[in-house]
Amino acid sequence: MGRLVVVSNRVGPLKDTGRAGGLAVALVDALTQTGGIWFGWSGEVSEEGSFGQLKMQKSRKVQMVQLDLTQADYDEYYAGYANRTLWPVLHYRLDLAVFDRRLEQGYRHVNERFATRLGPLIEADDIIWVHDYHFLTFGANLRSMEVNNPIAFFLHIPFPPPEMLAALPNAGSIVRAMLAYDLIGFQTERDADNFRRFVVEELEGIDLGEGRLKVGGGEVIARAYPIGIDAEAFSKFAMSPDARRNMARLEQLLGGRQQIIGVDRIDYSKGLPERFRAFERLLEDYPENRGRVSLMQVAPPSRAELDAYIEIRRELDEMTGHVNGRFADLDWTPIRFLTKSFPRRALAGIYRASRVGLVTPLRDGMNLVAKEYVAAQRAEDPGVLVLSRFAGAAEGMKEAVIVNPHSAEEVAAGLQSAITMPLEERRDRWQIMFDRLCRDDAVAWSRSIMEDVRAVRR
Ligand code: GDG
Repeated sequence: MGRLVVVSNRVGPLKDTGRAGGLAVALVDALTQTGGIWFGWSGEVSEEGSFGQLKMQKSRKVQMVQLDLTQADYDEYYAGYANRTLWPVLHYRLDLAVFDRRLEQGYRHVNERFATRLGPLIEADDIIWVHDYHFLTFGANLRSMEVNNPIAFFLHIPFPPPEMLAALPNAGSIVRAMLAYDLIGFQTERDADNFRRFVVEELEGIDLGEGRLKVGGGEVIARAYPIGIDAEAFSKFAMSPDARRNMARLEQLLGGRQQIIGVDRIDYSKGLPERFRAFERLLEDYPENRGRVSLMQVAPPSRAELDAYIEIRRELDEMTGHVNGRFADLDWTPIRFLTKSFPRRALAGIYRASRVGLVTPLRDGMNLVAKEYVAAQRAEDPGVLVLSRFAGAAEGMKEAVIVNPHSAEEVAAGLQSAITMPLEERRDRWQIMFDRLCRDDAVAWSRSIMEDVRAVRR
């Protein structure tokens, strides 16, 4: 079996630092099975940028290889086309997207230069696995360097319908470049279907069924491979001493009251202002919850350099002040908004101490918080997940309370049914979801993609 070469914007960590997510766990598992390379951006900006020396670090069978970016690369590729053009467009937010050909060119250049630097490290029987919206055109660059190895690609975020994607300048050329991959994986059936429709409607492709597409002379696989978490490990985290300590602190603070928990990076796709409004509506429409139920929102800051994110944070600070000013009492604060991050074990304890997990993105590839919340619950007395129908996770978690995040009334009603749900029903719903999470975990996810791409003959 050949080595695996993983390409993603950020690399590692290879060891459990307490902060690594399920994705890192899945990739490390895949990498340590065969040995290989993990290639990407170092997270640093320097004068030489990606022309500079490769930064190498080896841990057992895995070689991490990282490159810097120049300031111009960072502005055009990372902060520019990836995060100001692709991120909004792929999350159905044309209104927020910046269209500027300079950014697109910068993005294509960085993809090409990264491919040029990786090329010489590739061996004949390697399998290559490229991740996410930062590297849509990377595969085509590798192909033009005569790299003929099997290449898989996985998109972690949504893929919008062709009617919408067509608004992106040069969308056809970008998607055509993606067809250089042998296998293109998506989070949901809906995303995979949107992609196939684009290829058929805009690029004269033929849908052969079972996720196979024929375009020009070649064939590609475009299927859904919903990402999983390391459910068993996460459920053990929730019983670790760290988790217990945090649970105990919270439970003391709550004094028998119930808590709703939200955990999200600050991002407009996560629907945070809508969520705060829905919680306010809960207190208005179901006044029995006043003094009894609080919302804790954990929001580690992300991509702080983007204006849109500064604006959301300001809005959330204001809404917190408004709701707390309106409803707070001597011994009860309705919303606690924490803009900091916690170690994973502490987070698991916080989930476990919360009766409701509130996950209401306006659009999300999958949403791992939904899965982690379920994995962290006590089997004998589990909490309830209230989940947006627009999170990819909703496709495989029908036993959650599914809501439309744009409707404050509907989310409030969903919260009320979660808060009042009888123990037996909570257990039934939870057990089905937990068993499924353990079966379709992160390792199963990466193995099924690797199995399918290995079966491809070029
Ligand atoms: C993209 C897609 C898709 C959050 N706060 C803390 C913390 N986190 C961890 C969570 C979870 C991860 O961050 C967030 O994952 P999500 O899936 O919710 O969202 P994105 O970051 O937008 O990820 C998404 C995902 O890729 C995977 O394919 O599901 O749809 O947008 O693991 O636990 N971790 C720690 N402290 C925190 O305070 N340690």
